[in-house]
Amino acid sequence: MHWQTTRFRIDLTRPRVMGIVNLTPDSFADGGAHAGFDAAIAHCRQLLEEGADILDLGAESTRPGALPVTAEQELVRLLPVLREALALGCPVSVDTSKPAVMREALAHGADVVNDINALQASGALELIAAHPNCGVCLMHMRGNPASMQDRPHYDDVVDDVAAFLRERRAALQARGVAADRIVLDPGIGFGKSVAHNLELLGRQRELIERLGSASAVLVGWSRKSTLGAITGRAVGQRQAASVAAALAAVQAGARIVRVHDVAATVDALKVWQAAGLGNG
Ligand code: HH2
Repeated sequence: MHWQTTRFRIDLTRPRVMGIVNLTPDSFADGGAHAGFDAAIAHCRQLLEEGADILDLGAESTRPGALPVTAEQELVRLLPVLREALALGCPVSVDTSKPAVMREALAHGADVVNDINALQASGALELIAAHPNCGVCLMHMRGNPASMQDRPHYDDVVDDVAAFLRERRAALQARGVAADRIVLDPGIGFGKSVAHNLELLGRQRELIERLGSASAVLVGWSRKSTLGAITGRAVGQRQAASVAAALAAVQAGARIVRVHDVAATVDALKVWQAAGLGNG
């Protein structure tokens, strides 16, 4: 199994770590600590030294209740860092839902478009389909970041997430995008209660079976509020819980984990692999 992206064919026979680089002043998880250009590039370099396989650059906050920014504001934050990050020799993903930002990011050579809105914006599917080989991550979300935590309800969260992700993948494939370019994400914390998130982890194997083997699953548990609800810890103190959740997700078949705490996650995965648990 692999993930085809613009410049890299990422081997997924071992699980991969996507390191989060937030370029927003209002990120829920790191409070904007890496928002300036120099701080962002230093953070990219540090995450790579710690063993990140992919960098994910995000210039719009998606925290619950976050207010949207314009494409112009997003591009002003993103493009200088993207140019520099692309020169670091690793796959670079751009976390955006706006076609105008996707278009510019791909024109600059971005390897992956990571869309929490699963390319539902007008023109987004066509834009990805027009690119010869960029990677894409399609994530499930109920509602939008401003409203999504307003009493989410599902008859069966695994059924709903699987059906949605299959439909979005099929829409891309119908436009000629190969399945190996597409990665699917259940969207932990996006329009889901604590119980929904935990059910998605507890039943993750079943979810993956329903999605089929054509595309890998990526998951992001890092520092999310469900971990706070379980441990009682504030966002900056959820490293151990985040590593545990990432490892559980990998054990249950996820091939890519999106994390803030790269060094700790990489160490945990090394132990997991050394024990042979990654061999099927
Ligand atoms: N979570 C966040 C943002 N983007 N992308 C994918 N594919 N999966 C996720 O779970 C996901 C995501 C939210 O986390 P974070 O980037 O830490 O927060 P913020 O958006 O507030 O900066």
